[in-house]
Amino acid sequence: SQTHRQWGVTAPISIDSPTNHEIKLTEDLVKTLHEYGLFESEQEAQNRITVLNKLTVLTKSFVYRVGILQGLSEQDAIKAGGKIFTFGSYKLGVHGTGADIDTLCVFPKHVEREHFFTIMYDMLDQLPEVTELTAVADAYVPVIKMHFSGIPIDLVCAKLSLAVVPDDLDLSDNNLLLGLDERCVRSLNGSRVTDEILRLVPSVPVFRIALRTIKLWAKKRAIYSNIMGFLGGVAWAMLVARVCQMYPNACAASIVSRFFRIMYQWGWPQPILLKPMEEGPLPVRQWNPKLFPADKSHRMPIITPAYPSMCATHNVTDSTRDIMLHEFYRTGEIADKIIIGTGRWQDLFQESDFFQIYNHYLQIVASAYSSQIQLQWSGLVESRVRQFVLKLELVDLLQLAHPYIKGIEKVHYCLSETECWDVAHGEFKFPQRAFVIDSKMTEEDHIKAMNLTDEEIKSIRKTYTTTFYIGLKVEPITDKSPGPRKLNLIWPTTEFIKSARMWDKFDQTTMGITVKNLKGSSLPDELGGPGRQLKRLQASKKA
Ligand code: 3AT
Ligand code: MN
Ligand code: MN
Repeated sequence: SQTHRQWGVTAPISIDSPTNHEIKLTEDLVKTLHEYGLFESEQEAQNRITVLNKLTVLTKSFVYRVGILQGLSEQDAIKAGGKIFTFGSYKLGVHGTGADIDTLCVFPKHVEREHFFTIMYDMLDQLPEVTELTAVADAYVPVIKMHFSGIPIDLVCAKLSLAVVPDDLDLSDNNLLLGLDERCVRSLNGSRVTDEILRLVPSVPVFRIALRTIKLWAKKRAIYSNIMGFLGGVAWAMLVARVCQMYPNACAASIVSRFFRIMYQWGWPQPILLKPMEEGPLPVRQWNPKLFPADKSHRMPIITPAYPSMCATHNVTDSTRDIMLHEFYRTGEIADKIIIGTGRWQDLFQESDFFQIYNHYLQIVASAYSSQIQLQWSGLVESRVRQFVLKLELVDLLQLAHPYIKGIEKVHYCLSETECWDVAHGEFKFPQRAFVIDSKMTEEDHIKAMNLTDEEIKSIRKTYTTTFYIGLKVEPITDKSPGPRKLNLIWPTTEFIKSARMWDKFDQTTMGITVKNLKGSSLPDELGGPGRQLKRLQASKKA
């Protein structure tokens, strides 16, 4: 069945239906995605549904309890309802094995947010299925995090101005937002944006396969991270949705193959919109580069489709935009080959060679003496890396500052004060007693692997580090700027360290931060794995 209506803000580029060749390519693509283990088992899917049903029951019983506490009659307390909605990758239908379920808990006006973080929290705490329960009530979007029957859940909440939250409540009405707390508006919008995206694509199944492909590609190419200045899940979803609108009858293989060139040639900073922006009832500012200078500075604006519309990509810097444009260009060529049959879908998913391509890197080490402190501290440092990149972009002769999308987390088993001090200052002198943190090895495994004496085991003091990398590309030598060249990174580096240490919870007796300039050849071996080691071996043979 063909679709002829206009999807999005322009007429479609082509309304052609797929050819047999394109259908075959799509089948190959789906097969390839399966080989990468992207789809969960039937059992896991069932488990998710069971968990969501339990959360629905729990939400209603939470609303009821608070109603009784507030003096409602038994009948009114029951009638008050309560409902959950999902958003994020689960709602979009593109979640992988082990992904979280982003869930929004909506309650009526007699229930307060504080009740959610006390009463609902306690109710969850009572359940044997719930583990790793934590509440972050003071976040930008307050959230309860947990594992429910082993499935990670992010639970956000919104209090509506309604006396009753019925089972058939629809969140698309903008007037629902009137009179709400800002945090509730933000929580509701996670769900409203996801719903709109799904409503604005011509074919949800086609969109899903294409988005799964683009997400896997972006992760492999190390450009999937909102916090580091690339794009996050919602922004990638909106880009794919926009291409789907341009080719309303195309199959996933054609959407994917056109995606890269369209995004490369897009007239950035012209925004990507999935529908015209709407006026609405709230006294809040929507994205508008004509009115707001901050909005005008967005380099790759991608605008959310639910009122109040916002830019999902305000974190993009000149460097990260250039890196993404380069990836679009590069992959466009690969996609062409796949379409004409001289390439395979696997070629799309080649790992990034970030740790091989630069001659110089900045290495940022955040450290702490306890894992709980490190969790917060490394998060704070991570959130400042982008500001560092912005300052590096101002340095003379520096063409590109390329942040790696994730920090490498390690635990170091130190045997003396001096060792702790060294580690905290970025000197990892005993690599045999440092382990990358993952779920594969337990503390016992670590201790066994180190072959320590009982005496040494007693003296262990653990230090936790998270290491971030920024690749530096210096302007090539030309007639205009002949060598030798010395980058002056002192100002941005000092400012970065200062800004991290200004954090109100910073404590210099338990936390550390260092920045070092490393040559590509002296990066730790574990980065880039065998490829890097092989390269180095070849280099040393030549020498
Ligand atoms: P995964 O499959 O979970 O990796 P996802 O797209 O579901 O992909 P998240 O669960 O991280 O990604 O995020 C889902 C949504 O939650 C996206 C956004 O609307 C909201 N969100 C995530 N992180 C934040 C944050 N730090 N602040 C505000 N909203 C956030
Ligand atoms: Mn998620
Ligand atoms: Mn989440």
